[in-house]
Amino acid sequence: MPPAGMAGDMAMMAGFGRIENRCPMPITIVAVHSSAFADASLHETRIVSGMSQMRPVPELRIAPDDAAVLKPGGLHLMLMQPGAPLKPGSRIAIEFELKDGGKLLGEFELRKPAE
Ligand SMILES: [Cu+2]
Repeated sequence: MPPAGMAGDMAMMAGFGRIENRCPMPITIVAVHSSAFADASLHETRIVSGMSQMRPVPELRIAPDDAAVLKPGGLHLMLMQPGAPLKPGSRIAIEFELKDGGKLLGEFELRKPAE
């Protein structure tokens, strides 16, 4: 997985990046884990009646040779309650749990929120 970024304050962070599926089979992400956070999940931001709302994404399917793009205003990782203070530049391992029981590992770099 290519380098990706995170942004947010200390209690809650959002993760952005690209998840590529280079397998000949579709993959479905059903859960997200990180030892650095008490809670991690996939979220989607949508505009509903002019208001930006986030909702959990229980399953994210990625077709063969396709990629899911996590970006501000769209899909993102929601990371809650870091177990220890995190500084910009910290590397954070994220584990994606797949429907077939497999796992994908990704590494994210902590960045300051874009101004
Ligand atoms: Cu969110």
